[in-house]
Amino acid sequence: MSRQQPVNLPRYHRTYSSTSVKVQAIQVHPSSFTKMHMLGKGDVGRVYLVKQKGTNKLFAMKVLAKREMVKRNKIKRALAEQEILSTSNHPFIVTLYHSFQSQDYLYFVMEYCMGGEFFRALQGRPGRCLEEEGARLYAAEVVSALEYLHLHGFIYRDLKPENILLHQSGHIMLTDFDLSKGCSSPEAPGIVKAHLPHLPPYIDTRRCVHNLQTNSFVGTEEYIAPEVIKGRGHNFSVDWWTLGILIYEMLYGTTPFKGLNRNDTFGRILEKEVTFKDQPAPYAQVPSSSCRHLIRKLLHKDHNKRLGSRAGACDIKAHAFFKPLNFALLRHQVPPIVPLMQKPDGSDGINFKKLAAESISLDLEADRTMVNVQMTDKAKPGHNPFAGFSSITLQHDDESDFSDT
Ligand code: ISQ
Repeated sequence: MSRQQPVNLPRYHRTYSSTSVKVQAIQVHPSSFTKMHMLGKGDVGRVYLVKQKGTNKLFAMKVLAKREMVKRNKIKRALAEQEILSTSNHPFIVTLYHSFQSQDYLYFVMEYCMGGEFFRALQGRPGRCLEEEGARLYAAEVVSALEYLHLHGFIYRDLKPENILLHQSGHIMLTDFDLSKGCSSPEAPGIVKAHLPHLPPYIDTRRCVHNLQTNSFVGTEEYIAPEVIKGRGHNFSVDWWTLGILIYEMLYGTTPFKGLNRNDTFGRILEKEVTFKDQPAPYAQVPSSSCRHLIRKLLHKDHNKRLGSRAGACDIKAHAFFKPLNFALLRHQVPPIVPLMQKPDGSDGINFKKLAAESISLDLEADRTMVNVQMTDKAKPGHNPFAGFSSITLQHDDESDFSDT
């Protein structure tokens, strides 16, 4: 039996492997949830661990303040994030369950990844790093997620351990967790889609470069690709560069071009070739030749010659480093990091940084001014800038259950 689509709903349809997602009219509102802890914060919003009333299911709720977004020019970024999350259905990309807006806020209700930031998990490892086998599995999961994004026309651009979360199983989840940083330009979203369907995505980086040169950039400079520093535009190969940096960081607990200050780091990114010493103790050995070869190919300064620039993820998946893995079975591998839990559902949030209590606390109970924008608002002059943010519930066939009952 098919369900009639309500008139103003976007018709995103997601299918991936055995699961499918149905888009429905919004079925919740802010007061459907009870706030538990704050998991993260940025300049335009917060992420909270929330519990859904009635079901007791846990979710991560990202709440963005409209006024701040307007002030900081971050509207496009939120709309792009909604588009990618609501059209993605991938085991290593965080799942969106609901998105809606009130008069003052935008809300994203997402799967709760109780393992916290991959970055923090890595810090807690001996030597702050992983053995090559563990790095291989996480690198493969990232390749799989990036391949999916690229095939859908998106460039992730902001790959770094802070934007990767750990699911309770220990597998990774990509998210744009870092609300305050993300892109070097407030106007351009972290994830960018091609404007024309027959052209690969390509980004004009002049604004990003302006921010780099004027010191208004606040991101992780150690992950920036040479073509971004040079400001001659970049394409999806930028994600393969950041993958190279990430693999290196997983193995060494530090990045390959880290300098004494930002300018020094940029100089090294542009000029220096990656070198390989022994991994820190307890592993204390040089990575295998296939691993070193892959990292060198990913960190090719010329993005047109970089591994992945020809056939995308296929180039990378076919590299000898990944030979021991079957990409179709990644979810069935045992991950090297299994998150600690005090409570069985992770509701204590022990894998997240302890954040100071807020001076002005968001009251979910009081936010009753739900806005359901009409698609026709977009056409009006001086239209509502949040008109493109749809209020939807996404029904996933393979719902993972984090309820604490
Ligand atoms: C899921 N779980 C924990 C934290 C999160 C932050 C942002 C997006 C999703 C999340």
